[in-house]
Parts: sequence; C-alpha cells; structure tokens
Amino acid sequence: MEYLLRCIDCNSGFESDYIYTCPRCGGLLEVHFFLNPDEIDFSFDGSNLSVWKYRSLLPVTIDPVSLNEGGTPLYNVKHISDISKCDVYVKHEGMNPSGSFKDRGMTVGVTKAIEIGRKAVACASTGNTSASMAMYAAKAGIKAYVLLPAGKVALGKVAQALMHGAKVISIRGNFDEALTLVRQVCEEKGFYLLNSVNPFRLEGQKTIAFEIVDALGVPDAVILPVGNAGNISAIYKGFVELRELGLIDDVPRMIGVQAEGANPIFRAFVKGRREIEPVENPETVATAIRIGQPVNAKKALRAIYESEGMAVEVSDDEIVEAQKLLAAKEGIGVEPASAASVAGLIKLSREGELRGERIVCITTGHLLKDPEEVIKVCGKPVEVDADVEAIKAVL
Ligand code: AN7
Repeated sequence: MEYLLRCIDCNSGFESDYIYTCPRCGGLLEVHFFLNPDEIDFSFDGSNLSVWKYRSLLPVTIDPVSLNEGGTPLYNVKHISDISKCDVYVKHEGMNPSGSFKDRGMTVGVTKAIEIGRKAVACASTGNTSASMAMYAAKAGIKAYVLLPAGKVALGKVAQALMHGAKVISIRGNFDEALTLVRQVCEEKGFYLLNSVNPFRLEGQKTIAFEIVDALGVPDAVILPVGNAGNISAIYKGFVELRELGLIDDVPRMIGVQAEGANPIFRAFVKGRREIEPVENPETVATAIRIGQPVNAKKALRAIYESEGMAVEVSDDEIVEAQKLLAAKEGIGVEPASAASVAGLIKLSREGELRGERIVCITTGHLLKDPEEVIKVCGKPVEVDADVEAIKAVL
C-alpha cells in the first residue's frame, strides 16, 4: 500500500523513510496510507493471528525480520468481569517472543532499518524496548546500543538486552534524559533510532487493534497502560484505518492508565488539554511506565479525545493488587505496568464510569520481567529442613 510520512502538527507530507520528526516544524510524524480496500489480502476470520498476517497494511517491502510475534492470547476473565461488572477480556502481550508488546513494533522497525541499509540500531528504554530491540537486532545481524536509567530497570529486561548482545549503557539519570541523549547520539553516529518517536515502530504495534477485531470484533473500550504513549496512539491508529477501509463501523474508546507518580497524560486530560506539562521526577513501582515526558503525548491525547476515551491514574498499591488478582485468580502473570490496565478498569467501574461494557485490557509485559518486584510484594518462599514433618508443619 502506498504511504507517506505526515506531520501531525503542520500536516506536511514527506516521501522519505529517512526522517523521524517533521523537517519543517519538528512535529511527530505518522505513516499515512493511501488506503485501497482492493489491496487488503487478509480477512478477519479469527485464524493465524500474527503481526505479518496484516502485511498489506504495513509499510515495508523486504522480507521481515521476524521471530513469530503477535498472535497473543485473548482471555475472557470471569473473576475480573464479576468484580468490574463488565465483560472483560485480557490480551496478554507478555506472550510475545521477548515477553512484551514491543516485539510487534521491533519486527517492523528493525525490518525498516535493514530496508534502508542501517547497520546499527539504538534506543533509550525503561527496559522492554531494549530487550526487544536487542533480540531483533541479533536476529538481523546488526549492532544494538541501549541507554537505560541506572538502577531503575527490571532485572529480566537487563538480562535480555545483555544476553542478546546489545551494548548496554546505564546512565545516571531517568528515562526522559536517556531519550534526549540517545536522540543526539543517533544523530551524531548514524544509528537507527527505535524509540516510539519512530513512526514505523508504531505501525507494528497497531496490529494489536487488528488482532482484537480478528478474534472478537470491536469492543466498547480498550484499556492499557501509558508510558511514552506510543502504544495507545498506535492501537487507535489501527482501529481508525479499519474504519476508513470500511472493515469496522466504530472505534472503541481508548482508555489510558498511568501511575500516580508518573501521570502527565492524566493531568492534561483532567484539564482538557492537548499538550502535557512534564512530570520532573516520575516515580512508580511500575518502572516500565516511569516516564515524565512522554514523547507521543500529543498523539495519545488525540486518540483519547477523538475516541471519547479517558485517562485515569492508579496508585502503586492498586497496581500491585491488580497484578496479584490477574496472577492468582486468572492465571495470567504480568509485570506491574501491565497490571495498571486492570487496576484502571477496576477503579473506573467502582466510580461508575464503566458498567456492562465489553472491554479489552492490554497486559503489555510478562511477570518474569520483574522478579525482584515479585519477591518484594510476595515475600520469599519459606525454607525448611529436607524433612516431611518440617514440610507438613508449614502447609
Ligand atoms: C510493560 O521499554 O517505554 O505508552 O522503554 O514496557 O507505548 O510507552 C516501555 C513501555 C507499558 C508503556 N507496559 O507503553 C520502554 C518503554 C510496559 C512497557 C508501557 C511500556 P508506551
């Protein structure tokens, strides 16, 4: 399908794959397709879900760098449905190859890097982006450079980035500072930037919308955690494209959930604004979304307003409670940031904002990403002598 990169601020269009932001005004770019229903070669028959099933709506021409991403499970969750008095589904993006939704973006982003001849990719990350990028760079045989906020990245994610062969650099600063720095390094060294400011990465992530429609149809609302705000923007774009193609009639309400200590999108939403004021020192147990200055804030707020959605904030306690609920009552193991979606759902249903709707909560990353948090909130296993009586005594 033909496309160009279009600036969301000044509306200029560019027939170039070599830019990240608008050369005229510095605004965010998005891939604008000249949608032609005749070129769609998939049908929503519920079979063989995967990112590349929807290739005719993805902006690459070469064979993809793929590790079989997408096709993640969609669970109807009875216990959470009862609590929230809604018909709730969980789409578990932690079941992607590296354990997070980032793989959908990276398979497309790294394929684009190869397509335009780049030999090295780079990102700043709260963890999952780096794990995923390192994995796909390894598969593609190119170099990966990662900037992390020192001491604030979950252990499983650092382990992945290291083992998949990335050059991992921890900076004494937060994610927002790391992102500013990596953008500068990419410019100076010619590395391909794979943060979600890269419009091609978001194209891969829009396939979450396609898979939801493929498996279930259009729900009333989609609820997901928001950090750098790429995913909510991408999923909304996916639904809008389907509507423009005449494949669906309506888009769901997009509901973004942030942690109270890292809530710039929520604050802007409460004031009815389209731009954020940065949160200077973001802090939350959900380190994945410990972000004070989301780069895609404008796109995300547009998605929320246009879909008649909402932004909501949840406390760290509510996040951990939802994480335990998912794990112990539904058998779904997620990291804290992911549980924010369910925490947001429960909060909104308690406040009477949601009642009876069909809802899809996105759980963005796997439980095993952050084992240290688990030990903190669940405690260590009890240790006893290797003796039946000793075991029976603690049962
Ligand atoms: C589990 O890895 O920003 O709102 O650098 O890992 O699209 O940023 C991670 C984000 C939600 C937020 N859930 O998504 C990174 C990074 C999990 C995440 C988000 C992230 P966006």
